[in-house]
Amino acid sequence: FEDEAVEEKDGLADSGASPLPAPSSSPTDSRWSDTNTFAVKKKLLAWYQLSNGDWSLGKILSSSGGESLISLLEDKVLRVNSEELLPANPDILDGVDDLMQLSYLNEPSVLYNLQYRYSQDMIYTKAGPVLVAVNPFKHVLLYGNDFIEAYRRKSVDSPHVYAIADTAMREMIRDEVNQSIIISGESGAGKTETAKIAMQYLASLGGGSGIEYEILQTNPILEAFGNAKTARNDNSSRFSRVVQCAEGERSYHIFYQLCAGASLALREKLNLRAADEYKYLRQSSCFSIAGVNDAERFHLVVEAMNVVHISKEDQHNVFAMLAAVLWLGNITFTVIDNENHVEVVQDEGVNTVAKLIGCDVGQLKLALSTRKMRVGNDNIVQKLTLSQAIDTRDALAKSLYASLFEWLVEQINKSLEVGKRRTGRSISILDIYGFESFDKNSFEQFCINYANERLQQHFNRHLFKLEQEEYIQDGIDWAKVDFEDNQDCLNLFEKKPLGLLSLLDEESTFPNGTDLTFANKLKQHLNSNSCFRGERGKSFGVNHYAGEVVYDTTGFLEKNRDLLHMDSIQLLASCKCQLPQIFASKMLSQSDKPLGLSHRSSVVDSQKLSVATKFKGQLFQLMQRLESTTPHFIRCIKPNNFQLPGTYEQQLVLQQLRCCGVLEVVRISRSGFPTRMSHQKFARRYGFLLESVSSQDPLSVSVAILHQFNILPEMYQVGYTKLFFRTGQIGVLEDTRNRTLHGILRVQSCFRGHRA
Ligand code: AD9
Ligand code: MG
Repeated sequence: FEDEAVEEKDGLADSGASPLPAPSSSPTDSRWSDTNTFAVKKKLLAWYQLSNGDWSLGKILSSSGGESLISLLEDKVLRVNSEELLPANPDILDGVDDLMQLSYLNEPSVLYNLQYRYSQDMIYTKAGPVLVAVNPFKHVLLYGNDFIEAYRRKSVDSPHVYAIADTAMREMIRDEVNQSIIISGESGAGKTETAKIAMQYLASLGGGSGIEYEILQTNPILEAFGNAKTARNDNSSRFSRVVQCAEGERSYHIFYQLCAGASLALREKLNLRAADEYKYLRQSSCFSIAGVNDAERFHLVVEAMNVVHISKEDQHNVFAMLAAVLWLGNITFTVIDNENHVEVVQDEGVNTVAKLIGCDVGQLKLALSTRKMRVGNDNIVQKLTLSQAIDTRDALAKSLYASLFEWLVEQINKSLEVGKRRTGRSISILDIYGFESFDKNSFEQFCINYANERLQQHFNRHLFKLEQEEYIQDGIDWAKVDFEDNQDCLNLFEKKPLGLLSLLDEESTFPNGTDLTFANKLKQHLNSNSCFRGERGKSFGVNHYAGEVVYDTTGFLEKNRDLLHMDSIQLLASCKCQLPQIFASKMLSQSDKPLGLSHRSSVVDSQKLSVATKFKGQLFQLMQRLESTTPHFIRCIKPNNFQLPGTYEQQLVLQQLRCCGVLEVVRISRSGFPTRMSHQKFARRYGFLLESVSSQDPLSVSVAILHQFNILPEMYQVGYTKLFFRTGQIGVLEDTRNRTLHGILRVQSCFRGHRA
């Protein structure tokens, strides 16, 4: 029936089928395994899953007794269990630019649609309110002034980051509400590039006052100090990799840029060497990135710093801190007794660090090899062992770098804001690591996934609100719309005193706490929680919105304790240079009451917040900021792990669609009354099925049809302008319509046959 496909194109979004159950190798979730109501019929297109997990499109040749004969590509014909088939969309829906337009929204259909578009360099697709961006790993002809102009004039409407940025701008002006563009996705998926593309669009809207250029110039600075080469991305936005770095990866770009690009005068002042003379940089045996000239980049960064008004003096201070971090890594220790206690080796390393941060060499040596403690009422000095001394040195290097980064961001913000705020309204762009689930998941994944759980809730609630608005506008009873929330999972993390974070902090303060006692405590207190699963040994599982993740608690306590000791902070406070002083006072103002007074009062001087607690605090600040904005969501997808163009791996994409909540959008949109049709259209499409016609009014005709076919009242809602249906309901009507049309056509063809 030709007309079917055409009608579907303009909005009949019924789906007989629901998303399929997840394959066992990936996060399984019963929410995807709704019953398959797809009636297998001859001639229909359907998806069949091959043994490698990929989906193949085929045409059903015949079907009986629970089995179907399906002809796949290359004329391969298979006899399969009908239940294994999923309905495919008609050709006419190939490559639609909003997934919601698909009649069937099952996983293979979504995958296919994205792939179809990707193969034609259409890397952007909408999934309802969300923009999906598939990384092209090559230059695509979608950017630049002509495109910006076209989106600004609204002469194109295909999905694009520009369109999202444009909407954000318009809504900011129209509603006088701050906006946010929330970009997520896994490492290498294209978040940072997407953020830059959005900034490029917004900057182009400015009146040319120069501030736009300054804002864009913050990118090279932030990338130099915040990005590094990793196994997954040559330009990965990272955190904390100053002191250790995996083979083949690099530390932050700026270190290599400084070593390669500094002038002779600067090299002398900072006692700077080549990158391979620094231990922190040498350990991964990777110094360069293919196609990147670090010396050139250094000059671009300096240029950008000039543009955003960072003074020459401040620039010099920044470079001195970088050199201090590098030289810290070269400081070594000698063991002085049989208890493994150490002294700092008096050499170029320690002398240079003292000079660069402006402290006394003796004080520096003490801070790195001893610890002042309070026992009862006495102050004592304890010598550090070799491993404690190394940890102390590395913790100082890390915190110097982290403080430097934070300070730099502050300077940039200050410099850009001075006298330049016109309306006080803003558009925030959030470039945030996505949900992660590896074979082995540690404290980092634990924090990242917790943050994503919060963002997902933000996302769900926003979507719910959008839906609710549409229902209210059409006067239907939205109390019947049942949205699933992930509050239970968030409670598992945040509940006090028996939540994951509280229990972690508690165990981190116990002198005898270990990763194993932590894991056991979780199992003891949380086993009855439906989002928690105790695993064997030191592991536990959490049921996240994107699937279950098993965490290995090895290293959790260590990573949660902030290693930077008071002695180091005091050392920085004593420095003659300006930056270390600023860093120290900031650290002191951030330190807080002891984590667990009763257990440590005998040992502790001043305690600092645990990493998890600080993370939670920052996350809450972020969420608070986002709550007051109108959000716009972009989900970036990495189509392959090789940074290669033109390569689309179905399983990899599918797993990300699940993790970044795109399939969740689909699910949420379907949990209310996802199929909508105007009364006019409904009356036109099904009116001819009515046994008796008493009115021409579309609304009356619609209601009469619903009654005649005994559609259960809880399955639909009648709005002012539209009918709203639960998933799959309209299929009943569609079947009847098809059968009736079939009958009519047969009669017609018989009739034609006679005439012939
Ligand atoms: V990480 O979590 O910071 O490791 P991101 O930020 O998601 O990661 P990034 O934006 O850095 O990834 O993109 C990785 C690479 O993909 C870039 O260096 C580009 O080479 C490539 N990319 C991403 N988006 C585009 C695009 N729209 N056009 C062309 C792109 N190339
Ligand atoms: Mg990034």
